[in-house]
Order: sequence, then structure tokens, then C-alpha cells
Amino acid sequence: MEASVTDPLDTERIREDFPILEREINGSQLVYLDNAATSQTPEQVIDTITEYYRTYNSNVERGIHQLSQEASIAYEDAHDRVAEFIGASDGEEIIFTKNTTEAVNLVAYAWGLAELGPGDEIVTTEMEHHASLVTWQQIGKRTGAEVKYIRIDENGYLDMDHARELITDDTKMVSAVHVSNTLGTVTPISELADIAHDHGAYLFVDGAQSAPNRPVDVTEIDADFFAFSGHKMCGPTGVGVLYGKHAILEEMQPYLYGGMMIRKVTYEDSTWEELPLKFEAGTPVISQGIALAAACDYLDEIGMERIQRHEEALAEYAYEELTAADDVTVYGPPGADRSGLVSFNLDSVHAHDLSSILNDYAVAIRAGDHCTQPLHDKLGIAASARASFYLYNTREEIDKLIEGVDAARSIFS
Ligand code: C6P
Repeated sequence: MEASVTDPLDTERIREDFPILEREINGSQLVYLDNAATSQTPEQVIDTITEYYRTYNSNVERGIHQLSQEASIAYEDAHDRVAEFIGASDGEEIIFTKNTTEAVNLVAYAWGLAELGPGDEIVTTEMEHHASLVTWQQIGKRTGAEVKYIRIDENGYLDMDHARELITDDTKMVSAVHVSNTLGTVTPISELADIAHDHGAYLFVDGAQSAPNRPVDVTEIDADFFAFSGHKMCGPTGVGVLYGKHAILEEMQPYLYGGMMIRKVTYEDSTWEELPLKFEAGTPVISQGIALAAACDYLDEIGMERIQRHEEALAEYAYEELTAADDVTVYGPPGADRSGLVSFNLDSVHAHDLSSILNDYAVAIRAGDHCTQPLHDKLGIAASARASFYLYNTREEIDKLIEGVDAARSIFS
């Protein structure tokens, strides 16, 4: 019988799919709470990669032989599968990149350099990851377009009144993170799409922290571009996705040249292949793309709504447990209204020391600025500790995190 969206996840069963979770670190079983950086990979995805290399490894779209044909079909199908996963029309709207970072750079270089100039504005938010913040900042410097930042309020929410103030007819691009990798804030993305479109601007959504853990429908959101990474959603490293609306991608010129993106070349000029090949220069990410499709199958089989509920419940529990102590500061919205991660500081202990002590307890978290330095500056801190959860994590693992935090407190007091 198929599980309903309200059925809790059977984490015990799910954990059997992830061999790495059996590992011991310093004599204790690994507690992996660094999923916002990179998630772990289930057997089903590992098997897909192994099968590719064992049975049909070949270059794509350029061989007549059997292996190349098999690889080409699997690679094309992978685009269609990813399109289905995020509600795109078809595989032509799905460009495989190396990661989210490359996806935003693709839009910034291919669209931004051609379309932006002095007097134009790019509106983004104060909680962007460097991948988009720095990219738009640099494109702004090169084109003369001004970059403006929508404020985050004291509770970690995007100030939508400020968004309405900043987005004007001069705005050509609104670029927003869907889920903040530092605050866990969920951006009201459809509202932002409406505001952007009312002023004739495009909306670029950084979905690196949303595609892995909640149902995403780019058509319903009405995003013009949407980017995410395979390695944060049970897929392999080395593959990311840029979704773009068909008509916009058609208009854009390529950003990298060579390989199967080319249709005809003379010494004088060249023409380009159809989408998505036009933006996938050189030998593409073949095994990774195929494995990403397997990750989509894996996640959909469990159910994205169930994964979202599971993660949010864990984040709420972690928030409550951490804030029960007076010397812990948690950043971002309340526990009941955030995605599955918690960034925090313990008064007496630097985040790096905390992470190091937690490692002694086999608890893996991230410490640092999480590639959001301006946001950390705004919060008045240099670094924070971050625990981030996924479908295989349990409340017991959060209890181990809290035990480690308690141990760090006593060591440093
Ligand atoms: N954040 C984290 O630990 P790449 O590295 O290209 O796959 O993803 C970049 C990226 C873009 N946007 C957001 C919101 C992200 O969280 C990330 C990656 C990791 O938070 C590594 S810094």
C-alpha cells in the first residue's frame, strides 16, 4: 500500500539504504548532521553509477555504436526525469551543470552580460549564498547594473514590504534563495515571482536547499530560472541543474563553447544545437546526470511531502532542545516555521571548537560562515555552528547533538 503524505518516515528502513551511516567515528556510530553541505547517497543511486560504468560507459550524442546509443538515451531520459521532478514542461528546459554555482554563473554570464547595463537593477536578498550574491555583484560591476538587497527582519524573514519598495521597472532580475542555508527561512517565492513579473523582471530561484527536501513545482512558482545541486539530494557530486523557461533559454546565447553544443562550424562562424545541448558544452556529466535521475526516483518513491514534514519536525525538535539553554542563540525563524536546519552559537565556545568536540562524539555538523559572510556580518557574528537534517536522521541523533553541546559547555566552562 502506498504511504500517505501524512505517514511518518520509516527511518529505520530508510537508513538501510545508506551504507555510510553504519560508519563508526572515534568508536561511535556516525551521526551525520551536515546534509545542507552534502547529503549521503543511497544504494539505489550508487548502483546506478556502478551499472553505468560496468555496462554502458560511453560518450553521448556522438557515437553510432550500441554503448553510445544506450548512454545517450539514458542521458536524455535523465533530463526528462529531472524535468518531471520539478514540474518543468520537458527535458529541454533542464540544463545539466556542475552544481548550483555553475547554474547561476551560466545565467549571469549568458543572460546578464548581454542584457544588463547602467540604469538596470538586480534585486536579491540579504541571505543569499555567495554563489549567487558574488556572481550578481560581479556582473553588476561589469555591466554597470546596480545590485540591491531585500532586508531580512529580526526574526530572519524576508521583508516583503521592502521587496515591493526595491523592485521597480528598473529591475531586470530578482534573484532569491528559496530556503536559506543559514537561517532555514523559507522565502515566499511565488509572491516574489508576482512582484518581479509585474515589473517585467525575471525571477532566478536558488533552490539548492529546497529541491532536496520539499515538493518543488517551477511552473506553479512561475520561476524563470531555478537552480539546484545533485549532491544535496541523494545524488552524486558533479551535477547540478539549471531550469529555465523554454522561451528565455531559446533567446540566450551559449556561455561555453565546444562539443555537442555545436551544429555547424566554418572558419567564419558557428551555429548551435537545440536545447538543452546548446548549454552543455564538451563531454557532459553523463554518469552523474543519470544518477541524479535515480535520486529523483528514490526521493519521489518516499514522497517529497513526507520528507519535508520529517525534516521540519526534526528542526523544530532541535530548535526547542537548543533554545532550552540560556547560553545558546539560534538564528532565524521560530522552530515551527523553518526548513530542516538550525544554525546556532554557544556563548562560551567558538563554533569551530564546538564542531571539533562534536566530532569526538561522531556528530558531524558544519561550522563557519556557511558561504553567507554578509549575513553573518549582519547578525554580528563571525561564524555559527549548523546542524542540518535529512530523511534518514532521527530524534535520537538530535539528542546526541545536544549531549555533545553539553559536553562542550562543560569543557569550556
Ligand atoms: N551550500 C552549505 O554548506 P554548490 O556548491 O554549487 O553545490 O551549491 C552552492 C549553494 C548555493 N546556494 C545555496 C543556498 C547553498 O546552500 C549552496 C551550498 C553548502 O550550505 C556549501 S557552502
